[in-house]
Amino acid sequence: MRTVYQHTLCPFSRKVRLTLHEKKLDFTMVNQNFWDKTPEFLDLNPAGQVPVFVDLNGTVICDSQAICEYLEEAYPEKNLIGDSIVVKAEVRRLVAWFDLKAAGEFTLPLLFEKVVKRNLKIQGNTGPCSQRIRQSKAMLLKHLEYIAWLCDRRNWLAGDNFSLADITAAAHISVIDYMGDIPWAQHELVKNWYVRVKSRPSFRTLLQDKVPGLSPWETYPLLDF
Ligand SMILES: N[C@@H](CCC(=O)N[C@@H](CS)C(=O)NCC(=O)O)C(=O)O
Repeated sequence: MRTVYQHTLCPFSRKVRLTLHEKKLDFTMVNQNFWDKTPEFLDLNPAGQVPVFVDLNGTVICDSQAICEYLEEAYPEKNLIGDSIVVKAEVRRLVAWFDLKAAGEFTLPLLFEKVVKRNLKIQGNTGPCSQRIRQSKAMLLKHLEYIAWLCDRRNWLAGDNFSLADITAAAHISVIDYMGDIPWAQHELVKNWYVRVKSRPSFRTLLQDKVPGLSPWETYPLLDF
């Protein structure tokens, strides 16, 4: 069986899970607390990061984008990166934007402050930093504005078709939505896009996710919110 080593609220792991579901590929998941670098996990990925994907033949791929590009080539029946070089370039630009900018500016800081810090037993861990949370939420608003700008001009984020750009953006947004930190009422265009993504069969299992010690926000599993 294909295996994904992942953490439930890691946006990069969610991106890989969604891609596998979109491609209708069966897989099992092994939960990996990425702040706990066990020797077994470091053997698999010396960089100590999730996600890691192991294919049927034992091939091990690390890094969400390397995994998604691999899946696109190994299982091309469902195209998620586009068929023209121009669309491919736009999909890859947006994927990089969300995985670098969104991750650095709001997803990873909020994940660290609200989830990782609960589990880290290091000296000087004084709990969530409210200033960092405030700053990250302010950056989140800028990204919501950019997603709205794209939604206003295109059918899906990178153009006419649903793509890895939508998967990647939704992976980041869904982590924050789990925490209840998206002000949906002020972002109607983004909400409409997210409802469309959330309604896809590929999203179904993510909506049932729960992490110990942090329950999902009440509207997280709902398609009508
Ligand atoms: N570029 C990597 C980033 C993966 C990543 O940063 N994963 C985080 C969890 S969301 C992690 O494992 N952090 C632990 C670490 O960096 O040591 C990818 O796309 O897979």
